[in-house]
Amino acid sequence: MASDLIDSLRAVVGDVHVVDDPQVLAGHLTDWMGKWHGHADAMARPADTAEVAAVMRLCAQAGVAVTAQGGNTGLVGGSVPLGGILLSTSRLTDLEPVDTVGATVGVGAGVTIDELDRHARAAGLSFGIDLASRESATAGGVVATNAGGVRFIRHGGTRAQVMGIEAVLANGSVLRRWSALAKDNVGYDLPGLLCGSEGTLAVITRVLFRLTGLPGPTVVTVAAINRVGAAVDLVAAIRDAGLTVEAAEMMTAAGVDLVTGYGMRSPVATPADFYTLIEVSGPGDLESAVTGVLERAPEVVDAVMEPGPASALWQIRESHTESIARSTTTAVVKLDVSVPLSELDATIADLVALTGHAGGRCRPILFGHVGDGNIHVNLLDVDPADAESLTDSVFEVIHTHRGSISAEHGIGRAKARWLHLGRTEVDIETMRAIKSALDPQWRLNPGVLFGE
Ligand code: 2HG
Ligand code: ZN
Repeated sequence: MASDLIDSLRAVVGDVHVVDDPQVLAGHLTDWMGKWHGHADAMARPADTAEVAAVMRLCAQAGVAVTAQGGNTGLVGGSVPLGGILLSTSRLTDLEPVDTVGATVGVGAGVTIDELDRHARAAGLSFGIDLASRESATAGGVVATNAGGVRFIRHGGTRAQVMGIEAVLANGSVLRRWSALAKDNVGYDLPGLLCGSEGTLAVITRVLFRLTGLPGPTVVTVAAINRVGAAVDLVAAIRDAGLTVEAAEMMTAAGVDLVTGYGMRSPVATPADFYTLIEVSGPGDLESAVTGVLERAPEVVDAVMEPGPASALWQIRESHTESIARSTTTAVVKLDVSVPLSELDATIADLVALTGHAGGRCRPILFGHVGDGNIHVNLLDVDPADAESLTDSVFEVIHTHRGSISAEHGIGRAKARWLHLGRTEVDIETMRAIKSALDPQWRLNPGVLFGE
C-alpha cells in the first residue's frame, strides 16, 4: 500500500489514530475466538462522521478496501479484515440525551450495548436488544449484523429498533436518514437495508434507536424437560395466563454439564435432556402465577424460579459460548439456524442423530433462543477436514425442516459459501446489484456475504 495513503490518513485523524504497528494491529486481525484471521495495512480510528467520510474518500481515491470493526464480537468472521484499511469505530462514542417523550436516542456507532442500555435506563427506558457480549458489542455492530439476542421474542431484532441511520458510503458521501417520526413513509427503507448489510454497503457512524419501557419486576425460571417442544408449550401456557414472556431460551444436558465444569451451578436437581430458561413479567403476584403454570405443565420434570433479570440462572445460559470456546480442541463449527416452532422436536432429533451418533465425528452442544425457533448448533472437536461436510449435512437437515441457515449471526465469511441455501438466485442477484450500485469497486468488507 502506498505510504502516501497512510500519511494522508494521519493528517485526517491524527498520528496516534492510525495504527500500523504489527503488534498492536494483530489483536484486531483475528476474532475473539481466534478462529478467523485476516490482514490489514493499518487501522484508522476516526473521531466523528466527518473524519470517517474523509477516510473513505482517501481510500476511494487509492482504490483500497475498507473493513469496519466495532467490538469484534461477531461469530461469523464478519469484522476480520481481508486487506486494506481497518476502520475502527472505537472513538464514535457520543450519547445524545434520551428523548423521553418520543422514546428514542441517537448514539455513535462505537457505543456498547451495555452503555446504551444504561443510558436509556437512567431516563426510565431501556434498549430492546440484549446479548451476552453486551459489554463489548457496539451499536454499529449490532445494526450492521441485525443482531437478535435474548429479547428478540419480546421486542424483535435490531432492525425493529432502528429509526434512523447516519452512514458513510464507499465514495465518502454521508447518508443521513434521521427521522424520529413514528410514521414517515417516503421511499425505500435505507436504514432497514443497511441494517444487516454486514459492512458491505456503507460504514454506519450513528444510529437513532427506538427505546422501550422498563419491563418492571420479572422472574426467571429454569424448567427441566425431555422434549424441546415442551418449552414452546410452556411459553404458550405462560402467555395464556396473561403474562409476558421476556425471553425463552433452551439448553441441553450436554451444555449444562459443560458449563458446570467451568464453575456454573446446576440449574435444577433433577437431570433432564433439555432445560428451558424463561423470563416472565406481568401484573400481580408473578411468582404464584408462574408457579401455577409450571405445576399445570405436564412435561415439566423439575423447575426453579428466581427474581430476574440479574438471576444467576442467566449465567448458566450465557456462559455457553465462552465455555465452548475454552473446551473445544479444534476450531468450533458454529451454525446459527432457525426452524418453524412446529419443526423443533424433529429438527433436534435429526441433528442429534447426525452429529451425536455419526461415528463420533464431533461433540455437539445445542442451545439457543427456543421461543424464536433459533438453535445454536455448536460442533466441538471437529476434524478440520470434516468441517465442511458436517456443515453441509446440518444445513440439509435445516432445509428439510424449512429453516434458515442464519437466524441471527449473519453470513460473514463463515457462511458465504452457503448463501445460495438461504436465498434464491434472483434474490442474490438483487443483493449483488445493490452492492455494485453502492460500492462499485466492491471495496467494502471484502469476502463477507458474497465470499472471496
Ligand atoms: C448466544 O445466543 C449467542 O449466546 C452466541 O448468539 C451463540 O455461541 C453461539 O453459538
Ligand atoms: Zn444467540
